[in-house]
Amino acid sequence: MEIRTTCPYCGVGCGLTVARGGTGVRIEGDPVHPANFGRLCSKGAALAETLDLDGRLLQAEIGGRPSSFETALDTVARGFTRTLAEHGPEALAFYVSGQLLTEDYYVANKLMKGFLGSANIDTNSRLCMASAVAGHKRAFGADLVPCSYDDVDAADLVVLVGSNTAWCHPVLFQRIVAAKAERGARVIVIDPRRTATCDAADLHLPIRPGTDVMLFNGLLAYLQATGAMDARFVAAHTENAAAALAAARADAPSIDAVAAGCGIPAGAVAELYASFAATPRAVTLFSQGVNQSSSGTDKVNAIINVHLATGRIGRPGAGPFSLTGQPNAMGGREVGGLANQLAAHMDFTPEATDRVRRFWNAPHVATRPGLKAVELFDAIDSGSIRAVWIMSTNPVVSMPDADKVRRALERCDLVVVSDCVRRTDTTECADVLLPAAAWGEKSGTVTNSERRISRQRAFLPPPGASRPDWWIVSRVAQRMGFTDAFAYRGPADIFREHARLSAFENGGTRDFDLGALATLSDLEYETLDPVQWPVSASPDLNAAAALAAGTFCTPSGKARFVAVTSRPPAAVATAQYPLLLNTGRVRDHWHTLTRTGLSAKLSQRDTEPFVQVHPDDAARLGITDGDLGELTARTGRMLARVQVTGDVRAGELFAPMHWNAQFASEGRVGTLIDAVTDSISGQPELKCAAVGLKRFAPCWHGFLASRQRLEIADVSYCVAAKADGYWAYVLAGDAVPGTWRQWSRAICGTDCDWIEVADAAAGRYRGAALRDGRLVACVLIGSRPVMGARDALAELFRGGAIPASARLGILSGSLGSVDADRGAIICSCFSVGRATLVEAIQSQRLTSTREIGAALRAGTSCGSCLSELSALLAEAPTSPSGLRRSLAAR
Ligand SMILES: Nc1nc2c(c(=O)[nH]1)N[C@H]1C(S)=C(S)[C@@H](COP(=O)(O)OP(=O)(O)OC[C@H]3O[C@@H](n4cnc5c(=O)[nH]c(N)nc54)[C@H](O)[C@@H]3O)O[C@H]1N2
Ligand SMILES: Nc1nc2c(c(=O)[nH]1)N[C@H]1C(S)=C(S)[C@@H](COP(=O)(O)OP(=O)(O)OC[C@H]3O[C@@H](n4cnc5c(=O)[nH]c(N)nc54)[C@H](O)[C@@H]3O)O[C@H]1N2
Ligand code: SF4
Ligand SMILES: [Mo]
Repeated sequence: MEIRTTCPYCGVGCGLTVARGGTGVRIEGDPVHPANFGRLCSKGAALAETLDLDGRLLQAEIGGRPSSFETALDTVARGFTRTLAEHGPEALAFYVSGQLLTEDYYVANKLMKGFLGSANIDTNSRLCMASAVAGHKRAFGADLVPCSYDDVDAADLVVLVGSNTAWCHPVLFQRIVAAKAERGARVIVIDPRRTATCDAADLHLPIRPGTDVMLFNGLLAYLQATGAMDARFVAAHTENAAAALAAARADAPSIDAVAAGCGIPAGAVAELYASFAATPRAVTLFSQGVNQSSSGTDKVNAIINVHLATGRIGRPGAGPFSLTGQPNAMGGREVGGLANQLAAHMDFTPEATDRVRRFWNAPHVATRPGLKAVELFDAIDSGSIRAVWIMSTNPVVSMPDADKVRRALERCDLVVVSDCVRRTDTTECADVLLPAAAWGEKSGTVTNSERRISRQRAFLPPPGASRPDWWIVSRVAQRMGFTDAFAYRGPADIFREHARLSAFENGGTRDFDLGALATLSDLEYETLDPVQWPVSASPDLNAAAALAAGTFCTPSGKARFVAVTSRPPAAVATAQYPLLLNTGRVRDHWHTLTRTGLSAKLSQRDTEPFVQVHPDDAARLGITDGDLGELTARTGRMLARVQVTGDVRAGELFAPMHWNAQFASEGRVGTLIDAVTDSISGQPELKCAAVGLKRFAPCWHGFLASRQRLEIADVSYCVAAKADGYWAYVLAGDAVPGTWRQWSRAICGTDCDWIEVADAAAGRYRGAALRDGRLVACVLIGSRPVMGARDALAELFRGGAIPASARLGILSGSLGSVDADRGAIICSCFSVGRATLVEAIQSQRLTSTREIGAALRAGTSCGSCLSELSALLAEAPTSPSGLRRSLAAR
């Protein structure tokens, strides 16, 4: 039977169909889901590979020992009750996640804010969406995203600010690319870094980090100076325009001033401004390059200001469009999961607290905002919060100043962690571990970037003792004495209550209204089709229509311009930390690798933590491509493989956020980042940290392939990656262990037969452990970086007893040098590497992505690599170059 559900990764919110049959689970794009119409990206396409139970948390644990679920729930309830009695509600905290379902989130928020009496529930969305939320509230009086994906399809100009859409919202990116191909839409990318998204750009502005406010202030001043404002809209539907214009003119007096401030050519600034001024159907999409900044909220308002000035909001093909990251970042905002919101888009006004108290029949409603993520972990560190429950997020990796977060958790009296995975950097700090059901095993709803609510439906039973998060939270609440308020039979009960609250005493005063869904029957909930809110019970209260008519949720009904002035990021380059580190995502990995790290397909493209360095900096520092780099900051240290590339600006670095202690010995980029926040939104500045970089020169390098996952300690650098039938380890060390023979046996097992050669003088060792002639592990050590030949190894691990030729291959070194077989993987779906592609493009004279697809299948499944295929075509000597424009003034 086919089940319709929703992808658990990004905020595009693609619909999926899941079919279970003899050969396992088949997951495909849902052809009728309005977010994707059947399309999927590489991560969605590889979901079936992440379903196995390897590494799952299947049983509750207390103090590292297995426990019954009942005992664990008792322990949590007792711990929270005792802390509440002894230290009051402010000593309690929940830290939750945009990867919870709306129903999970609603129950957690209700327990903390209605029954425990504190608002200390914050979420990883603080690291993600808080600035967008704050910007929306300042401008619209509510956290309203005034756009839909249809607007992207209909736009003539798509401006992407701080968004690597090609990799982070790939299916939406495909819609942008389609709009470009079919209708000639122009695409402009504003990002300090040249990203894969730039491959589709007509213009790329590699601005100095943090200068977005100046760029958009300049645009606002330009719109006024050139008479491109919509004076009628501004007069009728907005307020505070004069102040915003005055601030913009003062901040960005001329195009030349903007060019100098943003560090880009004046011609590029002028081109952006002229394009925007001339194109009524303009959508500005923005993401973490905007939000994760100490001026994030101002950046958001600077963007909204230019849309208000031109009336480009609430009209087809136009608007400022904040892209949500996580699958349910939007749902979390709806239930009120941020510490500074109460519930259902209501804040802590006396009327709202009273309303919510009556609705919940709650004994202890929180009456003021709680601590935001950074403050919350500081309070744990200082001991004023004594019991914390972390659900569905991995803060020891994803928070700034991540070592401090770990230390805080180690000090805390009671740390409860609900997760699906047994070993994460955060579960290692837990006193109580609660096994959560994972995607595929739990039911509920999620809301995507365009406010569309979709059902997530279970198609597998929860394994072991694991249970859905709403169930776990409800059971703890009931054990704390709140029996009736948490007596839910299932997610449908919770959803109806959530919808009722959104409509309760609303009467059109609050944008978030699900009144029409408040009376769904269980069957109607089960079969609910994707639906965009607001869906008020009374059609005349439809906020979408109000928006189209230019009415907003402010007291006056008018949208507000906000006067903003640019300021630089908090991080300042110093002699000790002279480089600015930018961080973000790679195409095939998700956050802290707990899911994508289980997929060999998704782990073949980026196998190690890396740092991108500009060629000038690399030359100055004596670092070459492929070296290891040691990054240092006031707060921590990281080791990463160096990529020398002109894609980053001189003086700036880029490193991914994904690696952590479960996969890399020193790969947590969060340890390098100071916990500086935006003073309005509380969102940390995760995109700009001052760091030092030097070459890390170990005395040996190694590569190890093993059928089993291994524990490898006492090496300077160790990175694990799932490969096809084995685990691959990239290694390096400062000190040579006694002998490689002993070392290899100690790690891979003493009960195997070994074939090996060692050349101590050359610092070389090659060995293979065999059992009944089958390969168990293979160790390759040298004085230069060694990379295993992954395809050949996969073949050996797959087969039976390995042939003599392969034994010889291992000993002669042909299984480990540079990964010669395919080059870096470009198409993950069909495992097609760069080398294969370049060879085929040249020898077969391929000139289009379609021809590549026909020849090699690359790019024909999820399409995530199409932009890179285009880039390879453009680089090929046979292609007319200069098609792509990048104004990188490097
Ligand atoms: N493959 C993949 N996709 C994902 C995720 C994932 O982990 N992996 N995570 C999801 C989540 S939760 C999120 S929030 C989204 C994030 O999606 P994005 O925001 O698109 O991704 P990031 O890579 O974090 O950052 C975007 C860009 O901001 C740029 N930037 C840095 N500083 C500045 C600046 O000062 N100004 C401007 N204009 N740009 C700047 C960076 O160079 C980077 O290219 O992705 C979602 N999708
Ligand atoms: N340096 C840097 N840091 C960043 C960012 C950045 O760009 N740069 N981006 C920030 C952003 S935007 C985000 S969103 C965060 C993301 O950071 P995190 O939320 O910390 O990362 P995840 O790996 O998604 O963690 C989710 C955890 O929940 C578990 N899990 C999955 N499903 C469920 C479930 O249904 N129930 C329960 N209980 N657990 C579940 C997973 O196993 C995993 O351990 O990182 C932030 N940190
Ligand atoms: S774009 Fe990819 S990761 Fe995002 S929801 Fe769609 S399939 Fe999932
Ligand atoms: Mo995010």
